[in-house]
Amino acid sequence: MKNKVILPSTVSDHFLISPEIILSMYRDMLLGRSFEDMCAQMYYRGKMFGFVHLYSGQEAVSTGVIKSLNQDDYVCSTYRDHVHALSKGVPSRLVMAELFGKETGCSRGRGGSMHIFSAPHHFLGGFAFIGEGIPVALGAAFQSIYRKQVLGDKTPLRVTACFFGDGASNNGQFFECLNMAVLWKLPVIFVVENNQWAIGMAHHRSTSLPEIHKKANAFGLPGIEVDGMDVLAVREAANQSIYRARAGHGPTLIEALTYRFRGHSLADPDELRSVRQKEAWLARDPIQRLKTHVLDNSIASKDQIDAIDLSVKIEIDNAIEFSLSSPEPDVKDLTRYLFADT
Ligand SMILES: Cc1ncc(C[n+]2csc(CCOP(=O)(O)OP(=O)(O)O)c2C)c(N)n1
Ligand SMILES: [Mg+2]
Repeated sequence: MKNKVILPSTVSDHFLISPEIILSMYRDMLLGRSFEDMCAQMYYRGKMFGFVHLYSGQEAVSTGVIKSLNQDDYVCSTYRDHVHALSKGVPSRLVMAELFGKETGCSRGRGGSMHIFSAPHHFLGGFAFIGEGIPVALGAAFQSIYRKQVLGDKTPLRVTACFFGDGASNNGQFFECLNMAVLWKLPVIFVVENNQWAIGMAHHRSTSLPEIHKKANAFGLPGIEVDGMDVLAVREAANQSIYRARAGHGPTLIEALTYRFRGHSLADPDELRSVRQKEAWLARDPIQRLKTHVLDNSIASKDQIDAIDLSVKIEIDNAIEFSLSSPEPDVKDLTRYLFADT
């Protein structure tokens, strides 16, 4: 069968995963949540401008996928990009400073919330148009293959993880890129974060086949549905997909079922989603869920968890101090960075 892959032991990764990795995933999710909570505070205090889209609730998807990637693998995001960047290792102070529009931000203060970018972390953005990142991710995956097959690079094939929403999956770029990725066996993982809503449009009202992972069948790649509120389940799906991609067998489509705990953006009063629906998803908070798992199974002590909580708080406070005290871009540099220096 064309797309059948031999995976390493299908014994659940849950049993193989070390306490250190579990705690690092807990920290990564908590960092993302705390970062976003602080963004909301700073936005309403007038420290940030433009649209700011928070990721709260979806952390298990970012952590579960990105923390299984290598440092030189690529991540491509959407306008809901802060937490993906943090998981990929972009320092929180550089992301926060970017949101403040400061010269010290990872995009030199020129991008803002929707245009987080960091070449050293192989973080490809940050895109305001939906679906816009999918062909960019495809390009990154193509250069990985080219580097290996044409330029003779001996290092492991670099994998690209491409994140986008359920709404974006109705967009033509998604289908075109699935086609090309399978045709050329590109090392890319398409991660649809199905948070059930595209601004105020409910997913089931806008798509012909609401089970997005089944759309993979039409193009001949594996489609995996995963509980996006369970970081261990996401990690397992990611590991299988990364293994397949790195081995040169091609792309995988992962549909992570998740939910955003806040409005579409900080300008959205969030009046269209029912209280009942919100409460049902809040009860499945991925961070609380992992914490309970850790404590119930004695993977770590309450003291260890408290120490992580404190270290995250300190990191966020430092990011704010750094951002507040950083300089604005200089007016004389208005056109700087528009074109690459040659
Ligand atoms: C090409 C394009 N069309 C329309 C918009 C306006 N728009 C911004 S966000 C959004 C909804 C996207 O929903 P989804 O892909 O599910 O991502 P989520 O916001 O849920 O993370 C739309 C239609 C846009 N940014 N780009
Ligand atoms: Mg959505």
